[in-house]
Formats: sequence, C-alpha cells, structure tokens
Amino acid sequence: MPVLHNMQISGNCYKVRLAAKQLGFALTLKEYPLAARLTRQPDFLAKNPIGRVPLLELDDGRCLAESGAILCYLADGSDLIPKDRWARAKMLEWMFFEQYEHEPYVAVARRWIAYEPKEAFEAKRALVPEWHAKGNEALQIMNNHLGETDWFAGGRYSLADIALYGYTHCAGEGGFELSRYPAIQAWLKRVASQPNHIALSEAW
Ligand SMILES: N[C@@H](CCC(=O)N[C@@H](CS)C(=O)NCC(=O)O)C(=O)O
Repeated sequence: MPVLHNMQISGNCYKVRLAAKQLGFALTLKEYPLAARLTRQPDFLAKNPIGRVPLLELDDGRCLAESGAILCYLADGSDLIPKDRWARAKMLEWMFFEQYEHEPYVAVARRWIAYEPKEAFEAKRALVPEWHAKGNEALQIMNNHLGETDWFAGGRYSLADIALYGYTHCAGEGGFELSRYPAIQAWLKRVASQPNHIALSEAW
C-alpha cells in the first residue's frame, strides 16, 4: 500500500489525508513529529531531497513531494478535478496562490506561534507583523472571491478548496481573526459538510 510520510499537525499533510479519505485512496501513514526533525535525516533526504513532508511513496518506490502535486496524483480522473479546461486551470491558479501568497504567511505564523518552542518563536517574533499583513491580504482576496461564488473553481468543490482549507480553517492558531472574513467562514462550513470530511486532528 502507498505510504504517506506524514506530520499530523501539518496542514500540507492534512490536505493529502483529506483528499485521500474522500477519494477512498488507501494509504499507510508514517509519522514525522515536528520536534524530531526526522525529515532532515539522510534516509528521508534520500527519498525527498527537499526534506519536507508530505511525501507519497508508491509501492514501486517512486516518491512524490509537494502537497499540490500529490493532490493532483490522487485525484486524477475524479470529480475533485474539473473536466473543463478553463475550470481546471482556475483550480490550479488557486492552488498556486495558496502556495505563494497564503501558506508562507498563514501556515508559517501558525507553526511558529503555536507549535515551535517559545525560545525559537522569540527569534522570529519580528516577522509576525509581516506574516499577518501578507496573510490577511491573501485572506481578503479569498473572502472577496467567496462573496461571489460558493467554491474556488468550476462551481463545485475541488482540489482548490481542499488546498486552501488546509491552513485557512486553523488560521486562528497563527493569530488571524477569521471573524473579519464572513464569506470565508461560510465556505469553511460548506467544506466541512462535504461527504467523508475528516478533521486535521483525526486519527487515520
Ligand atoms: N510546499 C510544500 C511545503 C511542505 C512543508 O513545508 N512541509 C513542512 C510541514 S508543513 C515540513 O516538512 N517541515 C519540516 C522541515 O522543514 O524540516 C508542500 O506543499 O508540500
């Protein structure tokens, strides 16, 4: 069975677990706790030189990194990827947005504020205003979009929603006030009510 090299608290890994559960894709999980730094050890780096999870390892030993790429692999041919060429490209547009405009601020603030030791966070504290400013810009763009349409692409739930849900639903842990974004709050409820939805903390 394929192995997901996983970190339970990671939103990037959660995206993959959520899509796999909704697609009925069987996985075995191998856990890499944040504090153990095992993704920087030689045996893991041999599988993924980027030194990060999620990493999907297939039965034949091939390894795929990057949450967005893994989502596309798992969901290939399914309803989570729009059939229409334009809608599919729009889905990818939001997934790339998530990786460049959203995750580096919303996820990073959460990690350092809520999950790293206090001394380590203190060394990063000066970056908090920038994380919050840039993260709030991304959240505002999402909120504006969701004020006009229920889903990010193709008029229905897709990988773009899964990718953006990963760190948006827990942004409060990074000091973001989701009450400022009513359209996002309504969308979070729509996502959480999709069939076979699982929570980030849920055991596999
Ligand atoms: N762009 C990557 C980011 C992956 C990433 O940042 N992984 C983090 C957990 S969320 C990690 O492995 N951190 C451990 C480390 O960097 O040593 C993705 O979307 O998969």
